[in-house]
Amino acid sequence: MNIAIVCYPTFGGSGVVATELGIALSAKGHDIHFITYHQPVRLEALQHHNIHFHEVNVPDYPLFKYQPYELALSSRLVDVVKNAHIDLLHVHYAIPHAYAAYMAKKILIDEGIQIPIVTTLHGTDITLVGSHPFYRPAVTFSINHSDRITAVSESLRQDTMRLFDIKTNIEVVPNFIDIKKIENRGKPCQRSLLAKKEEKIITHISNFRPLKRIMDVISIFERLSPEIPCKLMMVGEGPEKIKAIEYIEKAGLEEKILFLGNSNEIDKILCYSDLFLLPSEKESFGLSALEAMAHGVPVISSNTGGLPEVNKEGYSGYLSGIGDIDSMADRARDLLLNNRLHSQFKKQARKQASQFSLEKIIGKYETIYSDAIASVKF
Ligand code: GMT
Repeated sequence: MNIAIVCYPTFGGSGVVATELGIALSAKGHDIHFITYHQPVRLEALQHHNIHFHEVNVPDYPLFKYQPYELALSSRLVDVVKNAHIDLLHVHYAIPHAYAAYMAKKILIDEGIQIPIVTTLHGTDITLVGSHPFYRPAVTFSINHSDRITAVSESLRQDTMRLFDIKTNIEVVPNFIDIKKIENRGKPCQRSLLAKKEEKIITHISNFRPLKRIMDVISIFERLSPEIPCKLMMVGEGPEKIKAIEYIEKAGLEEKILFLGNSNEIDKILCYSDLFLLPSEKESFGLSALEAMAHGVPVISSNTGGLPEVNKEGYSGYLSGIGDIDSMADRARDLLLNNRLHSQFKKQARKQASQFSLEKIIGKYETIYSDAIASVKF
């Protein structure tokens, strides 16, 4: 198939999933066309001959307070569908991608071309932004007018049904991880670069937005560090970082808490991590928790949204109520102080992650694509 993928090309989970999906589909022989405003971060120098990148440009015009990105995207979609003979548009994140795709579809019908749209809902496009009254009518419309809709967890499917007036079926296609790539990594973990042998390494990865509750991450660490030699790796960038750094400096924890910024080397960091913390307020899936588990890192998370579908209580890690720092710290301590329990959870985390292996999920998307293409042809 000749598939166009529209996504945010940034470090966010939706962009990562879209990029990994495109790479995996290209490896299966499909032609993949990424259409975004810059090259997706995980797409290393267009490593496959059947992956193409089409940039969306939005020229600045002084009359506009807000530049019309949706318009530029719709026009680019029309061009790419025609010139590259695209069979299907797969848009990740409803806003504004599903809306722009619908517009492109209508323009193309005028030119005698039928193009099916698959929309994948990722979380904040529904729970945080999309359901705001400013956006809800347009988001509802574009979801209802997609040919197929998928959500990354059952929890997100239910949220979408509750928050919008949805008239069509939403299929759950969970996020996935390329376990084989992790197993075949080859390079040894360079743990000694960051911590002493006896120190445990605790990791958090996110975009440091308020809903990630990074001050909870730091509070959990503060409860552990007097009793357990440990270091905290904070990976990512975002609005709460400054507040966190100010706090850490006041608390004298600069030596123990390292900020590593946005990283393309998540694999390297996770391979030497002993524990992963994700105490989010909202999380439709929690891709970073899955990535941690696939590296054999047990996860201490909140029990919100889709997290209980990913992190299994008492198996791959533990789940506590949002903001219940004491319980999260207690459970982290239990794991870090008991080597036998820790190795058991490491194995179980890997096993749980294998439920979301690339091989199990990719076929689901291929079936959805074939059905969507068939439905517009007949
Ligand atoms: O978590 C974020 O803030 C980024 C956001 C995104 O849109 O990239 O992540 C969402 O999509 C990910 C991939 O499907 C999910 O793993 C995250 O749980 C989801 N975030 C939220 O629901 C808050």
